[in-house]
Amino acid sequence: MNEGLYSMEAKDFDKTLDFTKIKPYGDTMNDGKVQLSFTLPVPVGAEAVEAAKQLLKKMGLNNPSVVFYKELTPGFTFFNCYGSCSHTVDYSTIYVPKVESNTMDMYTTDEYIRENLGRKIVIVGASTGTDAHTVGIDAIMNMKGYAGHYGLERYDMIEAYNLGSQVPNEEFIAKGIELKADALIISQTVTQKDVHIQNLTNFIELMEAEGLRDKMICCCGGARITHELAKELGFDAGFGMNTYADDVASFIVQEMVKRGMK
Ligand code: B12
Repeated sequence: MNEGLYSMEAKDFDKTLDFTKIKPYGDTMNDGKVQLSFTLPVPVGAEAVEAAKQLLKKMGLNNPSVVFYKELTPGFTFFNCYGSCSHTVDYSTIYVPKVESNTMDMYTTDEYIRENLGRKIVIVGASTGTDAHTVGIDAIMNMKGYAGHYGLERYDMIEAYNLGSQVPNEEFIAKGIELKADALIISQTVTQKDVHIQNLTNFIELMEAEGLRDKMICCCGGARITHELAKELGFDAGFGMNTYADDVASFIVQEMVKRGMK
């Protein structure tokens, strides 16, 4: 087991913690306590509460308790519940592929670009396909940024173009060509019916058909995007929740240097 991963963690004060069998922590180690909420398509009442409890047991939650329920609309009941999870996972064997770059702040990235690339770089971004969500791509690109991290528009050495949402992939790529983009970045929020997979796959296919795939760095991001998925779909990197402009900017510039893109 990689002990370094767990320095000054719960194991330092609780000797019953076993990283090969971890379960949720509520009040005491290994109590397995979880909170969850869901809606059942049944009328509000005692039978609804019993149905929720039976479901919790089938999910592997012992001592299920419904602590709040409310009719949403006739025929639908919403629940807040607690239970003790009976399952465990082996944390010591977990491996998650991650973007391999050092995240630098805006000033360091600008300096890195000046020193290593010697020119402004162009990044074009959008929420493409049918996806109407703009908050994610805005968080990455807008001047003011997000959660204390300036967006790409604020960088001295980056020309950032935010095309907004519901941009067809064809139009997005055409704009990338027109602006001589070094990198194209896509935000995807809706994942219902795997619409993001179809859209991201379509984007990569179009890039390949245009012979552009190796000429521009392609990244995608969104709450349900992982680096592993992005790589599988043919992207250079994927960024999930809690990622900021710093992460994608750092990756793009380091990747450009690695590939000798000047
Ligand atoms: C705001 C919102 C809306 C607004 C959007 C307004 C706008 N201008 O964007 C409106 C009301 C329009 C809307 C509409 C819809 N929405 Co909506 N919406 C949300 C909500 C409440 C917040 C999303 C958000 O803004 N998050 C904040 C941003 C900052 O977070 P983020 O996108 O994850 O971005 C961060 C990272 O993921 C990352 N990131 C994101 N993109 C990128 C890109 C790159 C390149 C990089 C590096 C990083 C990166 O960086 C960001 C900062 O850390 C969520 C629920 C929730 N609480 O999350 C539902 C939610 C996303 N919506 C949902 C749905 C289903 C819809 C609709 C389809 C509903 C409908 N049936 O009409 C429509 C969309 C229609 C369409 N064609 O797309 C579902 C998606 C479910 C799914 N798994 O697909 C959610 C999860 C709600 C739910 N629980 O059901 N929505």
